[in-house]
Amino acid sequence: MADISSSPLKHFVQAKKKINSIFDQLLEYINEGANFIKGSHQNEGLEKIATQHQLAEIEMFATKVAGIGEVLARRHMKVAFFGRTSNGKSTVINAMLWDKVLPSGIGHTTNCFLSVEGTDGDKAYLMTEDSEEKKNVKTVNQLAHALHQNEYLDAGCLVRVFWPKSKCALLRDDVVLMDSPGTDVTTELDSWIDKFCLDADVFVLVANSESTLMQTEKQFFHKVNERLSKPNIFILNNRWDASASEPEYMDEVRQQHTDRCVSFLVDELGVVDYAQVENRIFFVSAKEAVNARIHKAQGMPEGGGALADGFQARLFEFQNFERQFEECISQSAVKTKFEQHTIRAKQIIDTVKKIMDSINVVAAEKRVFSLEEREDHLDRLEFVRSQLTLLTEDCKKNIKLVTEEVEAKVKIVAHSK
Ligand SMILES: Nc1nc2c(ncn2[C@@H]2O[C@H](COP(=O)(O)OP(=O)(O)O)[C@@H](O)[C@H]2O)c(=O)[nH]1
Ligand SMILES: [Mg+2]
Repeated sequence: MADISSSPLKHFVQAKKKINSIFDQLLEYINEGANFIKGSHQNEGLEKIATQHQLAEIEMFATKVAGIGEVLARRHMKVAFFGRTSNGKSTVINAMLWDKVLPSGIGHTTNCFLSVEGTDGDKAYLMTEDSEEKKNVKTVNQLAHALHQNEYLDAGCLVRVFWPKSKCALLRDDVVLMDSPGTDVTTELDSWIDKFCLDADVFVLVANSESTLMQTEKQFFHKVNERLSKPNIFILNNRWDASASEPEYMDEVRQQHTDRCVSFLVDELGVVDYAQVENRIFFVSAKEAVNARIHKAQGMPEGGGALADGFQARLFEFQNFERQFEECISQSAVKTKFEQHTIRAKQIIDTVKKIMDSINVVAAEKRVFSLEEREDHLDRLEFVRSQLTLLTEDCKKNIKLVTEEVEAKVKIVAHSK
């Protein structure tokens, strides 16, 4: 339980473990039922207890439960990042991963989607949709290079980056992060949503605090909102370090951005209410955060020397965002990824129970019938036995009579001599 308070993500991880073990037990139970029926089919006396149809039905449920179990084992929490090119999406992901995993900056705009997920091995690799090959990537530069070499990669295709779980806590806890091309580079928002977003648990809009929310960014989330009911959306006003150069306007700018974000999330999209919206809007500097974390990992001071004003506050706000994000994604994922399957499993188990119940009823009837039959047989046996006794006595009597008769006759013969 202590783990849960340390990271809300554990809520999902533990729920997944639990639901997997429940599905294992279910499968065992159903297989036991199927084996029982098979056994009864091999025993002539029990032939009519369970039908072939019932066996087929139970075996089908076993296949279904095994299938759901496999799907559940592959379930993870997914967060998708959107926003205009250069707002800092890739940098935010790197900051959350505490490492420069994805290429960022000028020249590193890709028109494909990049997902980052954990691998148990200690080597990073990537996979494209068109092949099964695991391409090794040792460094970010190599990754960037691989992406550029593949310029023929279709716009809107997916490249999956597998990064060692040992290097990153988020990946260990089953989170998949999805980087997107800028919302400004496509007209195909609809197909993006269908392909990449329907199973996302959380969306992060990475906005640029140096400008206002763009129409294309808003448009995208309107479309997401049409397809999903109440998507979880966070807004990161990134590049907030820029505000340090104009401290006199900082509060005013922050208020202005906040008002616009609140009105977008609450009034326009209706995805959160006023009470919760403050946990969805953050002012951060992903660049500072990733640098600080890399320095820390190398045992150097966080700021690496020159720190802009407000650095600590921005870093703190980044951590705060992560906390809220973890809480939200794990709650949402447990619900969306497991609830339907739990309901389905319950239906299956109810049906299997009904089948086993009806077999039980037939078996009980058969038992009563057999007991009565046994009683009949015993009665008959008793009757035959008593008949046999009577018969034996009769025989004995007859033998005695005959013996006496013979004796008498022998005596008469003897006397007459
Ligand atoms: N000053 C500043 N620059 C940032 C920040 N975040 C990202 N950048 C820079 O902005 C550029 C674009 O970032 P990138 O992550 O590639 O943006 P993307 O196109 O949205 O993925 C890079 O040169 C980053 O170093 C930030 O918070 N502050
Ligand atoms: Mg990028």
